[in-house]
Amino acid sequence: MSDCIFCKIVDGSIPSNKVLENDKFVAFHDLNPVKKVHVLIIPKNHVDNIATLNADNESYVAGMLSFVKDVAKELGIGEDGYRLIFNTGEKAGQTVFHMHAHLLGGEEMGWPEA
Ligand code: DGP
Repeated sequence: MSDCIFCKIVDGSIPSNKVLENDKFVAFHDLNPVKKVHVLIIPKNHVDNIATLNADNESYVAGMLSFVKDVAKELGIGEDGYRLIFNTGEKAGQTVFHMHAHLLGGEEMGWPEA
């Protein structure tokens, strides 16, 4: 999508601090980290969010969780514990409508968060 910030990160027209990339996914540091480690993981092909997954686009996100595992390992928090969040829809706080997982970690996190 031409006006999507994360599509522009995928095509390199907006710079990002990348952690890991393969043919289907990219992981890069969030611009406004809320934890010591805050990395975004996105499919390269555009999908708005989990709610818009369907038979035509679900292949874009197949393998995403395995990639998350590799990213956590790359960041050195693979054994440490981490949290994965998919804000889905405006009411849940989604601001960028290109599906992404927030990978949070590198510090102690309570649940539920205060
Ligand atoms: P969400 O609220 O779940 O849609 O999260 C969007 C996240 O994207 C938010 O934590 C800030 C981050 N973000 C927005 N624009 C950019 C950008 O241009 N570069 C990077 N690295 N992160 C961005």
